[in-house]
Amino acid sequence: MPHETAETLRNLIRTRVRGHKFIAVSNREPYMHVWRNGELAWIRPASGLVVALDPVMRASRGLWVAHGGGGSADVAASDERGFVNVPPDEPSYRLKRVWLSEEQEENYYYGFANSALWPLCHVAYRTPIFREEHWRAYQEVNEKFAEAIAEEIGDDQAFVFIQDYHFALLPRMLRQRCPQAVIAHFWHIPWPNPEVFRICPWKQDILRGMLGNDILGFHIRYHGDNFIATVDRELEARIDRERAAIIYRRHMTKIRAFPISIDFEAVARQASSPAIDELIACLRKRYNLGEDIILGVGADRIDYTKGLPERIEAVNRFLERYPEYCGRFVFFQAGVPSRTHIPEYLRLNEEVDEAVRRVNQKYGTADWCPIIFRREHLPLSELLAWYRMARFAIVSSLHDGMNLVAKEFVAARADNGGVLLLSRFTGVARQFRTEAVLINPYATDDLASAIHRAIVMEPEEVRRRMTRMREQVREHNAYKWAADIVRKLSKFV
Ligand code: GDG
Repeated sequence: MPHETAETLRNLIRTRVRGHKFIAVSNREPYMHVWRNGELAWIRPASGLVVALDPVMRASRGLWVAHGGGGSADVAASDERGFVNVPPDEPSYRLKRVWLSEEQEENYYYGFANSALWPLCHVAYRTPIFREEHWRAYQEVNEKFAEAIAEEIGDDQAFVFIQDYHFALLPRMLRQRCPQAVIAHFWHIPWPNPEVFRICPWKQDILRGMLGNDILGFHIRYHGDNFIATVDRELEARIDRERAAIIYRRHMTKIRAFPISIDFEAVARQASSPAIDELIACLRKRYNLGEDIILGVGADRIDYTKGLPERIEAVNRFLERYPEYCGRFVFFQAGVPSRTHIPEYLRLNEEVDEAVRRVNQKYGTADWCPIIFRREHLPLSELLAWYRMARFAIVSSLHDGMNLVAKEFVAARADNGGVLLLSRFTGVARQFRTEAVLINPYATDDLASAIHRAIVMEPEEVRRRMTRMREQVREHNAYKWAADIVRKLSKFV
């Protein structure tokens, strides 16, 4: 079967979305403007979402509404209503930047979205923080986005595609203002079971907000089923299990699974380029990594859902139980600092530093350091070089909607080598059930054994598993994710 590409996605939009405005909504903007040596420049943040949605937006000549201000020159590059044409080098759609006050950003983004909803939905044993002022800002900002979008829709026909947990209230607010719009919402993080969700003081408002959607997407069925069970418990709604739909106040919301992905071909191509070969040679030299060194890798935002302390503890246990690997094993971890405004994240950073220091002190020698930890946003090229060098990668999330690092590791391995140690609690574990070595990050001894198993796995088995994972991601790529959603949306016309 031919795979979905940016081109097939564009054609789909041209045939199916005609006559409708296409509006994407996300907290983070797809392009940021910055000052570089006094000149206006721009960056496209490396995000799976932008990869998948950019072709949709280009083909539909749509509008992307997002919180502006991520770049130092965002204000200067936009007109007085916040509009700017993008992509800056080939304008084909518009970005509308919604400006928030510092206080709004603090309370809505760091507050309700990331200190209440994020821990609530992930169940990573961090207590969600529910504060009135956070909730008020969350409502205010959702309202502000609803106004900004409704202004653009007017009485026209429109498809609105909302992203993530920053906008749980927006669907209903928008439906009230523009009843003719077709609204879809993709929730990028897990949805917990009703027992967990019931502690949220504003649970019914959140559910009512989300039931303003026509389609509500999750990465996997399980999260959708949890959502349905939560509504069943909290609201007087009719559940149509056969159609996986909820009817609330005479409006139907369909709950569907759309597993997000990456641009497989692009990642694979870049990973196999001569530039990466050179980078590998440089890194081997810089870190003194001979071909005989067994290398493991991890790359994550530094977030307590990603299981970083658990992973380091497992490396510690591995070296304790298999001391014969001392001196010929190195674990490389890249960690992007994230949400450091939130005290919980600062604590986690210290915890990770301390754990790495302990292991390195305990086992390290004058010419060997077991863990290399780089706390920075590495260029994708460098990540790909590490992926290619690795004997195995560890994704040890305590809970994760999907996890794209796993898919990027797989895409980088054109040699069909490398073992993926993958937490059972990621969405991607449903796709790689039999090909990855599934792990429980809470069970340190098991994870330590899994590291050993990855190291001694027969090359034939490694190849068989990796080949199958690569086929999966090649077929279920980011364009397919977007195309499946567009197809569903277009059925509402
Ligand atoms: C949320 C959900 C869901 C990481 N370090 C570096 C770097 N990265 C890139 C990875 C990957 C991305 O960041 C992380 O994506 P994930 O999917 O792993 O995780 P979240 O950020 O938590 O994303 C998640 C996702 O939304 C999409 O729906 O899969 O479950 O939590 O692309 O490569 N990129 C670069 N340098 C780094 O050091 N360049």
